[in-house]
Amino acid sequence: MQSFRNLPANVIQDQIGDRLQITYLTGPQVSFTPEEDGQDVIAGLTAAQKTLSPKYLYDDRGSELFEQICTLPEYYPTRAEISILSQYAPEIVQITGPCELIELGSGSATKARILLDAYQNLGGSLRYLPIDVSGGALEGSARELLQTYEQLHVHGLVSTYGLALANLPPSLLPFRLIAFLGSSIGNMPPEECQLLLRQITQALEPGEYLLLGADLQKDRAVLEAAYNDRQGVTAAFNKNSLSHLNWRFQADFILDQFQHLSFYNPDRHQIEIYLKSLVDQTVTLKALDLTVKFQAGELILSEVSRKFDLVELQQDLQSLGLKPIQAWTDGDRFYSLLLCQLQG
Ligand code: AVJ
Repeated sequence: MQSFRNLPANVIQDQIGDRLQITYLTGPQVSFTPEEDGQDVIAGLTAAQKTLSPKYLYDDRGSELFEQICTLPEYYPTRAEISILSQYAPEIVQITGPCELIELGSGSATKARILLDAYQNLGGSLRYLPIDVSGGALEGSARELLQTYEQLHVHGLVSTYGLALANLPPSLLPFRLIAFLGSSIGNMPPEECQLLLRQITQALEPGEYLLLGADLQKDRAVLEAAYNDRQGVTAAFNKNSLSHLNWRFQADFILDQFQHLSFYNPDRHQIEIYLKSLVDQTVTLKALDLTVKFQAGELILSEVSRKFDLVELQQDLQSLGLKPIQAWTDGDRFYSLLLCQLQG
């Protein structure tokens, strides 16, 4: 396997056996060159409200911690989504018929398996197109899937979502379903969210589907517990973004001098996650030639997690041409899975 970092060309194809193909789409947003990497950190840490892109939560350690978060008693979204998917996957595939499954942010492909099982029961060919910025994770999970599903073909795209949606390989099945799960949509500010949904409508043909996972508005105590777990895994996850900056940009953040802070902002219907500086301090990010001062009590915004109103969300989707066909929720109505169809 070639290294992603040293690729001269824009598109690299990697054919691995006859059932796995990986395409690397490079572009400005997936660049890891030192010149471009970190510009967002400089912008974010020099802004009046210091901010870090949530992508810094996800280095290898961060991804591990997130997997752990998903199993916490307080963190209901993953469990709720998996229970809805498991219960309704047969119904979903009944509605869509045989479909190519395209997944934005595939991770370990746990949820894809539930859908692939249901599509397998329908009969016919099985095609899965995972899209993820992490080539290593994508290839690893693809190889595991090929062992479970003997008829499956996987074509992975190592790419940001926008670039991948604009460059999907030709469809080999009559219809496609784009799955965007985990309420990752909640991480995006409204404008970015609109843009992604538009890119989805441009990638789909009329009649094709979007399956969207969205966390719903609910009692504040439930939300705040989910982002302030008792074992401190979410705190470790949040603070790990500073370790990430330490190794990636030769920075000298002292993790003990920052504290995890998260609460629900009811006006904006979102959980806001911050790192609070406990003392007056100066941090240097050598690789970025950046020195940043923090006052005791000052906050860095590290992530936002929006919570949706199901009716409003359905209206927004409808107005983009994505007609909600069906919305499923869990027993507590904490979480929703929406199946939408692109109108002609
Ligand atoms: C992966 C963005 C859906 O917002 O719930 C979990 C990330 N952050 N705990 C979320 C997260 C803190 C998660 N998403």
